[in-house]
Amino acid sequence: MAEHFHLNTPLLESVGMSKRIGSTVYLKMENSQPSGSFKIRGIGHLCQQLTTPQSKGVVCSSGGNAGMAAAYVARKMGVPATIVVPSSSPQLVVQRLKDQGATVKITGKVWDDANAEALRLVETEGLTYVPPFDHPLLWQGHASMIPEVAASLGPCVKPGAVLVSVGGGGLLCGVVQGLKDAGWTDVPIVAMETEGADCFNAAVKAGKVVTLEDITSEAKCLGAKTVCKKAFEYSQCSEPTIISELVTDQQALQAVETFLDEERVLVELACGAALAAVYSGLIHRLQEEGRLATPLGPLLVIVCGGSSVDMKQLINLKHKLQS
Ligand code: PLV
Repeated sequence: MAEHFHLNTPLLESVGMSKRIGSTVYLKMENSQPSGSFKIRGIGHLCQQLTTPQSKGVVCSSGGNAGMAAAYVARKMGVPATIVVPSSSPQLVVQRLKDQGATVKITGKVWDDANAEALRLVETEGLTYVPPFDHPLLWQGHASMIPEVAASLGPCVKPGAVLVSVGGGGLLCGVVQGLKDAGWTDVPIVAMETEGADCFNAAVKAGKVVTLEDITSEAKCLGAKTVCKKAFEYSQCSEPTIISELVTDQQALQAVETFLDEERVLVELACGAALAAVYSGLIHRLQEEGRLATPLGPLLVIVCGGSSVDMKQLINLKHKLQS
């Protein structure tokens, strides 16, 4: 079996973004992973630890991308995959999951409903549960992106801040762990969500983990109603500092379009939430407020990627968000 399923992704300098914020911006191109997002790191690692060739199969509840990673890994391991997605996941994701050889089940309105069904299948069918964001093995797998960045930057360069999107908080936990492993705990993290898929921000504001009533954002892959406990706990620690911020769906979409124009890479809205921190001027505002340093060291942007997008979907979203 392969040592691991993910790739060492390129670290690219973005001239357009660097010009905007007045510091060097590095893009960690997780969009170029097999299955289209960073999720393969954690899910590949988890499946290697928990799945045996004798397994009856894996079941993953997902907004789309965790499912894509689980389907890919299961195919490579030669075990069946069942992916449970909510009805809010676009048809193109369902098709892409099927193309990966997975059985797709559509249950409920949001990810939390799909997850309840996945957990039921674990009980009734004896499948191995692959959680999309809440598991130490996922965080350990995601953390592997930070030593790659360190190796690409060389020993003399350290990021001034890291920019990530937050759904259920798995990516955030992985980045925190990676920064700790690298001895970079003084590097702040800017944790981005869209309004209406803001369970981390809501928890930070409330001072405790809370459950959103509904997901009203179009960034469905950020749409967990409750953030994982570990992400909240990290937000309460002094190091690394985690700055939780929101953008609108429109800002995230605008960021997806600008990124496509300038970097020639198409990512989904969930990723656009992070990119929007640069394009909407949020990084500048955080500097003005003294929450990020001025001048800022190199900004590391985790381009988390995502498969829930194509030109048709992008145009649909544009119509929906303009009206
Ligand atoms: N998406 C999860 C959870 O959805 C999923 O099932 O695919 N960027 C992209 C492109 C993502 O797909 C996700 C998570 C994130 C960022 C956020 O990662 P997280 O959940 O680890 O914070 C409900």
